[in-house]
Amino acid sequence: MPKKVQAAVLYEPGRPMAVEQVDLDGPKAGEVLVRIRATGVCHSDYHVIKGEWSLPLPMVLGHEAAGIVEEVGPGVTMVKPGDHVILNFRAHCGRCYYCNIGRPVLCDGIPTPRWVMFDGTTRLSKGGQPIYHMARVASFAEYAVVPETGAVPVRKDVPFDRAALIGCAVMTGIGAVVNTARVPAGSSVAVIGCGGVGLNVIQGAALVGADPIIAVDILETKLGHAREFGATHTVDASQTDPVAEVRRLTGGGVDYAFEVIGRARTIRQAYELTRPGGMTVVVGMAPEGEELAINALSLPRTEKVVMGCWYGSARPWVDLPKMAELYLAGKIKVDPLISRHYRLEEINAAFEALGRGELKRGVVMFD
Ligand code: CND
Ligand code: ZN
Repeated sequence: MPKKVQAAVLYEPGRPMAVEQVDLDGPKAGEVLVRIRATGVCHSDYHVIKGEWSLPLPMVLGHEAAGIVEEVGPGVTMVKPGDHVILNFRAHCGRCYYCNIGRPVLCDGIPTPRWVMFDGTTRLSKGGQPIYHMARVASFAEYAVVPETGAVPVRKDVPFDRAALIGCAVMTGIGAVVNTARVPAGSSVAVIGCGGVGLNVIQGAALVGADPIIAVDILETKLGHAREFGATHTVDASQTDPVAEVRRLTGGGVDYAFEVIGRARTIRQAYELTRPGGMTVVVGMAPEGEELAINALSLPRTEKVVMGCWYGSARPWVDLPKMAELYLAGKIKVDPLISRHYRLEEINAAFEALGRGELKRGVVMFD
């Protein structure tokens, strides 16, 4: 018998999610049932809500989450009931080329799309109709069934709301600096977009000893948060041209520029405020089909590197527990990321608040 669970279901882009009871089948071989305790409100889910990416619907969104393992399917050996886990939104196969070279985020060993289990079917349904799983996490629900590699055990003394944010915003932001770009101490850094992920790029830059760290946003409140997370300078892009201003502050551009919004226009700004020989890292996820135009001759003449960053180039089974340890050791800030807690019934309001720029992060909590 499937379990009846409360979930937020997106039926149509641009429409509120319906918070309702759906069916969740138990874990099959290699899968794990997780009781979700906390899940973050990240802009990646918002892209789906806004219809910027064409994904199959209906879908339960949510990819930044933590919970407790309740049951494991046949053959599961990496986790056990009672484990506290951070959900990994890039569950990997462990056998493909990318898994073997230590880049599990790029795993291509699973032939099925990321909205269904590895075997190609969904565990979520309603009235016999399948409901898809966002990034094989689908945490806007009381329970989730995820692949074994998608549930990473962490110390039980990390509060669930903090653990949830480690699952995307913290890992992606800090990982962008430490794993993707490998920013050396003393480098100059600019971060365009100071939301939940951007603030973690800023704290990652502070962690490795970058200086200056220039934060760019269009909201004054966000620039205040950026200072709290380690920015040394702020640029209000609603008032000033960020390219000219960052070049002025640094005498020609930064060593590393991070775009954390997901728009071609701001990616281009990030490229233009990168100094010759520097690196532009694209963390933000643009609407599907959006193309980036940069001056072709500028590439050989400046030797700039343009680099993508997915999930902070994480090795989730190493890096998520490490982030949890760093948090518990007081070396990274997670508490001040949380602006507000919500209940699942308030999920649509939470995304509206994110859209208005009112949140560092909102976190949905379950009883
Ligand atoms: P959030 O909405 O919290 O932050 C976006 C920030 O950008 C806000 O502070 C805005 O004020 C600011 N902003 C908007 N327009 C401009 C502009 N023109 N100039 C300067 N600042 C601006 O979003 P988030 O932090 O949750 O996510 C940011 C992006 O990162 C988004 O595209 C999301 O999908 C992506 C992301 C990527 C990954 C990954 O693995 N690469 C993981 N999670 C999220
Ligand atoms: Zn995210």
